[in-house]
Amino acid sequence: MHQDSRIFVAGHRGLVGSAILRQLAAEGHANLVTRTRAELDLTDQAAVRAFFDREKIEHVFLAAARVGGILANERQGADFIRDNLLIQTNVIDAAWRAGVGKLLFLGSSCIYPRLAEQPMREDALLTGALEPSNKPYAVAKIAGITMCQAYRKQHGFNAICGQPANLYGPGDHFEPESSHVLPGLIRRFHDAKVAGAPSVTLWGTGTPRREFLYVDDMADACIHLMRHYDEGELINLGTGEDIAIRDLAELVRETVGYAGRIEQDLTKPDGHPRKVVDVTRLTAIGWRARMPLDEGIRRTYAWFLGNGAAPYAAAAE
Ligand code: GFB
Repeated sequence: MHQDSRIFVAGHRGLVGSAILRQLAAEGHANLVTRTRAELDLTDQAAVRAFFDREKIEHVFLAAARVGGILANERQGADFIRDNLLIQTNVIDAAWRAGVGKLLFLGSSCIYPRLAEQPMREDALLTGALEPSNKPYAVAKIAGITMCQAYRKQHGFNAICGQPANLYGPGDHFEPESSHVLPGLIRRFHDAKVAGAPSVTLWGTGTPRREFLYVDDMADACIHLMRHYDEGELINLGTGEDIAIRDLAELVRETVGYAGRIEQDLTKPDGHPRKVVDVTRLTAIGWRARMPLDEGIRRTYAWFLGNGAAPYAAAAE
């Protein structure tokens, strides 16, 4: 990837895509291509093919996906499997047809079996049953990985696959119901503080453990892979460290400055008992995460206050 390479960031308005775009621009890449959903519907095969035929793209960061937290995954499985299969199939195939030099596909740590040995190595893929709450999403992502590997084998297409841990940071979605745990808790602790509410509800038992990767670290890792990784084998993207959800809730509570109680809602799902990725392969190619979790949460809350808090509060009135 050169300074003047023609680079398409698919999903540039999302959490990951916007961070990749920021960093590429900061590093002096000027030939960046983006399309909003209104300009290019990635679920439309003909439109995606026409786009790639026209634009002479050299590198693709495929960060466009339908994503959401555990409840959104559980309730809207049809949307998650359909949209992700369509987007990734259209983009990977059209990119290969148009002669794109390299494509990075992003999976997720939820592709690994529910009871995979921890930390989860890349070769745990397809060795056991998936976690039911996000199976449609995981199956779509596994199809994308398999597609990249098959296109590499049959066509020599340089498609690589990164498997990120749970991501968070500025630019996330902070809805209380459909978002991931970290933005969901920021929203609920903040709203409870503003309203003077006596307690905040934590979903599930609080015992599941998760690994959180700050989005600017994620963007940096993706660009590192684009420059230095050309293998068909998947590669995990994470910190290698995890935290129990109830300890995470305490951290968020302290950051937000909320003094009330934390209660549990045991009707909500726990999901994977533990998800932390093995980063041996990532470390071996010279990359490691930098952002400590407490500092990352502080920055995310500061961004939320500046950008996300007001519109939701207004809508809720
Ligand atoms: O972030 P999260 O929705 O994703 O939930 P997953 C993580 C854990 O936090 C679960 C608990 O054990 C939840 O029960 N939790 C506690 C909460 N309070 C809350 C809350 O207010 N909101 C949310 N969302 N969770 C997703 C997958 O699984 O991970 C996706 O469904 C994707 O497919 C993503 O892979 C990275 O880690 O459980």
